[in-house]
Amino acid sequence: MPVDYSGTWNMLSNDNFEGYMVAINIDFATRKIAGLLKTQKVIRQDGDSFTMKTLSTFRNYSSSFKIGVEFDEVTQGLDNRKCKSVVNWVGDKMVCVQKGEKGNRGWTHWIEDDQLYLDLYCEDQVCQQIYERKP
Ligand code: YOG
Repeated sequence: MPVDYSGTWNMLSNDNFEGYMVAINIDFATRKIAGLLKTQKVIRQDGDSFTMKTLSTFRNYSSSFKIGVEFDEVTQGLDNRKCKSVVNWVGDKMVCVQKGEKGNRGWTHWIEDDQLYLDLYCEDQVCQQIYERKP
């Protein structure tokens, strides 16, 4: 039985976000703003169906998917690319592959000590974010 990711999570740390943003070609000015943000993840998990909202004072991003079912993702408000994305369980980790113009793109979520981890990767860059449950 997979873990439950549902909840509201507040960002604690954001390592190499800059490298990830450069890899997906975010311009300098936008990176300077985005680098200051403390984002919040709001996750709704209903069996193998998910909605993940990434919220900030600057922009929001939302995606909905079912485990194992490929979906068309447009990274609207981020780098605005089209991807064929699919999320799978690898044990209790959620592993997303975002197939598109950018190589080796995707993300992995897992929970450790009641903290939510996210590795965002693109090409040779990995950004690691850690979230705590909203008190
Ligand atoms: O999340 O795939 O949790 O959908 C990555 C931001 C900054 C906009 C967001 C707004 C990449 C300007 C998570 C930040 C930086 C900079 C809040 C994407 C891009 C542009 C939206 C993601 C998954 C996994 C769920």
